Amino acid sequence: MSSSSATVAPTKKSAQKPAEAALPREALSKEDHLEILKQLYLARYFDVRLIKEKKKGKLKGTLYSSHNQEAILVGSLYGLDPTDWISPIHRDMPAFFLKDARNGLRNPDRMGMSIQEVCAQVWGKVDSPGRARDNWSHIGNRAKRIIHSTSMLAGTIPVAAGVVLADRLSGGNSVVLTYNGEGSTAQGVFHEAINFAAVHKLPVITIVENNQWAYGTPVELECPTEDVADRAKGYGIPGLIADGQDVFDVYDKVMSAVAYARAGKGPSIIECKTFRAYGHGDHDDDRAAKYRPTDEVEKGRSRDPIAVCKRLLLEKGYITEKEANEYMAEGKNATQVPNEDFPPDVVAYLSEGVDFALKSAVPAAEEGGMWVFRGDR
Ligand SMILES: Cc1ncc(C[n+]2csc(CCOP(=O)(O)OP(=O)(O)O)c2C)c(N)n1
Ligand SMILES: [Mg+2]
Repeated sequence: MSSSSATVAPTKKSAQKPAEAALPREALSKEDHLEILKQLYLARYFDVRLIKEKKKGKLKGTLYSSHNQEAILVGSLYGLDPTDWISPIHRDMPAFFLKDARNGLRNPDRMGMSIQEVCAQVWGKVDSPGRARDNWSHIGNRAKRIIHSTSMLAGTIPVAAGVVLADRLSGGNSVVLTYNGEGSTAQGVFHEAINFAAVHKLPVITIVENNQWAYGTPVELECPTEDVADRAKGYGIPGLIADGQDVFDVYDKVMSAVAYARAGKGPSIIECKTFRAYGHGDHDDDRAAKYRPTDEVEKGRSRDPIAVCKRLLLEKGYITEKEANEYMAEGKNATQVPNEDFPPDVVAYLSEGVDFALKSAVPAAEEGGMWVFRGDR
C-alpha cells in the first residue's frame, strides 16, 4: 500500500483504532468446545492404547507418535467441510479417523475412516483398506477425500495440488490440507509443489508441524530462517505461525487460510510450533533420549495441549474445576496413564477398533502376488 497519503490529517473517525476482526473461534459454541476437548482425548488415547498393546506383545511394527501434537490435528480438521481433502503422513495417524468426526464417529457415511479400518491397517490385517499390503499411514480413501500417504516426505503436496486443480476445473470449491514435518520443508519437491500452487492460486494449505526434530536432525540444520513460515515469502503467499499446543490458535489460523483459499486467493503455509514428545518412532526412543537434552524435552512437553484446552474451557465457564480434574491424561506418558484418565466413551470407541483388528485375519499367503506387477505374465 502507498504511504503517499501520509500528509492527510486523519479525521476523528479514522484516528480511532479499527475494530478488531472477530477470530474464527468466536463462532464456536459451547458444544463445539467440548467436542474439541473430546477429540484431543481421542487422538491422545489412540497413541496411548497402541503403545500399550505393543508393550503387551499384541502389536508389531513401528509406531510414530503424535503425542503432544494433537492440537494441530484437531484444530486443523475441526472446521473443514466434509468434502474438503486432507493428506496426512506418518505423524498424523489420528487424522484418518478424526476427519469429519463431527458427523458422528460411528456414522458410516461420514467423510472419514472408521476406527476399525484404521486399527486393521495398524495391525496389518485383511480388513485394512490395502488388505495389509503395507502398514501405518500408507492408506487413503478417494471417496472420503483422504489422499493416500506415501513415505516420500513432501511427496504428496504435488498430488494435493493436482487434486484441487482437478476439483476447481470441474466447478468444485474444496480445499486440501497437507500435513508435513519441518524436515520435509527442506525437500526439493516441497518448493516445486508450493510454487506451482502459488502460481495457479490453488487452495492448498500446507501445515508444517514444526516439532523441532526430523529424526535425529535439529530444525536449524533443515531451515536457515528462525521461522519455517518465512519460506512463504518466496512464493508470495501468506505464511502464518500458530501455537501448536493451542487447539484454538491452530483453528483460527487454519480457518483464515481456508477462507482465503476458498475465495480463490491461493495457498498458505501454516507453521505450527510444537515439540516431538518421543523419539522419531518407538524404535528411536532410547537413542532420542541421548541426542536430545533433557531440559529441552521437559520444556517442549511442558504445555500439554489437553491442559491448554481445558484451561480455556474453564476460563469460558464451559467446564467446572471438578470436570477439568475428572480425566487427567495430560502430562503423562503412555506407560503411566491408566484408562480411567480418559473419558469412557473415548476408551470405548478405540476399543471397538482394537477388538476388530485383533479378530481380523492376516491375509492368506496366496494373496501375496495379487496386484503386484509381474513382467513375466
Ligand atoms: C524423501 C525422504 N527422505 C527421507 C525419508 C526418511 N524419513 C522418514 S521420516 C523422516 C524425518 C521427518 O522429519 P519431519 O519432516 O520433521 O517430520 P516428523 O517426523 O518430525 O514429524 C525421515 C528423514 C523419507 N521418508 N523421505
Ligand atoms: Mg519434525
